[in-house]
Amino acid sequence: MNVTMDKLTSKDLMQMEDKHGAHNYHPLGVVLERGEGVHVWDVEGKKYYDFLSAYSAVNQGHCHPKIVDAMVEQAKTLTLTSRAFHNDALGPYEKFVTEYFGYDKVLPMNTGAEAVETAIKLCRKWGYEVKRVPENTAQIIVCDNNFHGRTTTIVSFSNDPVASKNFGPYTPGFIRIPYNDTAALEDALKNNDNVVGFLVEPIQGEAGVFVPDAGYIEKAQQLCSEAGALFIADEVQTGIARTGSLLAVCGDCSCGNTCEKDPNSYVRADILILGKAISGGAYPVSAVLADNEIMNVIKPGQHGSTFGGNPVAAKVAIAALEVVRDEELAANARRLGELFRNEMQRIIDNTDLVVKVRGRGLLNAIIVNDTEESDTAWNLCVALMENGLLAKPTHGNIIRFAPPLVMTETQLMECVAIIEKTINAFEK
Ligand code: IF1
Repeated sequence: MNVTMDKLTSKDLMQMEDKHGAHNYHPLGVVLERGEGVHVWDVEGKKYYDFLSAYSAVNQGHCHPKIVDAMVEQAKTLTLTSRAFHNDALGPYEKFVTEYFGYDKVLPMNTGAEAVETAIKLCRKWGYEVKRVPENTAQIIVCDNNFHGRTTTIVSFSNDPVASKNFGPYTPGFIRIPYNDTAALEDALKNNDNVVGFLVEPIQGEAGVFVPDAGYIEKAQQLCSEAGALFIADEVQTGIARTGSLLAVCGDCSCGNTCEKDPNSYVRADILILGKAISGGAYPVSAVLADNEIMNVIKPGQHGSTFGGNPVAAKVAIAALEVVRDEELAANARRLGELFRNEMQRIIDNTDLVVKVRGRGLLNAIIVNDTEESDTAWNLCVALMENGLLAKPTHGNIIRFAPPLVMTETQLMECVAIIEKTINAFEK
């Protein structure tokens, strides 16, 4: 511990975490103390471009003044009442968020995993009470390489041993099929009246930004609807403009589910799960959206949370969603995403170190030319950090690039230059 200076160094702070905190993470060796827009600063004052955005929570940029103001104002007035009483921020938020995404009702929670749990409970209850599946037999289809959070039920249907091993016994009631495989989905739905839903990420984030084939999501929704199973979209990571449309299930359309288009021409999930950027990363806010036929199966006392729907969350989420709309972040993500992938492709054409870029909007990944077990991607991220850009490997040799969506083209090109310089200087 540094005792000669009153300010703790990065090293001191990392040692403190190592000693007193559980070792459930392996962070890059940087300690951040401040953020503004697309930038963050470490405790020594070094400035970085943030290319993770807290796993796509900070889409609106760090410390967006409109979001911070909404939070501070509400924090000075009323923070928490519990749902035992009403509060004057919840109703307006519920009206706002359901109109914004085009659903009858919202169920407010705090974290992404809680919202996924909520969706699972809602889907099962709908299965028993509306679809009339025999009690305790409901099944939900999920995909290989899914990531939906960390609860015991959610890790029960993960096939990642790191996330699930030795956390059993596992919750039953899930069928896992390959992602991006409509034939497998059709098969799993066929002759199985106990299937109540299909839970899917429109783009798989943790799996390495795996974008399914065009038409996969549309076809999956159609198969679910034909089979009388709910189509449940986990847009915790892909939602709120990240992929160049308000929701990833909207594909090329940037208006979310509220547009005037023929409802058969775009995908609308029966249950929509949102988290992360619904608050701009300022506060834990998540939401489950559905229409009355589904949401009304939940009655008083059957589900809830002390913090869900609290007034600070409500005000923060309204501000964060207004920023997305006012600053046209979906369009910006789409435009800069195309530019970014083109630039990465140009770099890839001139190096052996990186073999592929993929993604949609500003959710992208590059694939490093080495084995899954190699530490090349990690070392490349360390070199990027030294050059002023923060990104993190996912699954060995893949690096996710997800900057805040408030980035300008000039800033993006500066980042491309950092990445190019780092790759060119890198020795495997
Ligand atoms: C961690 C990844 C991102 C999610 C989807 C639900 C949740 C998440 C599609 C749960 C959370 C995070 C959590 C974070 C790492 C992470 C992640 F690397 F695993 F894939 F974002 F890129 N559905 N994703 O992606 O939300 O309960 O965390 O609020 O450290 O576990 P949460």
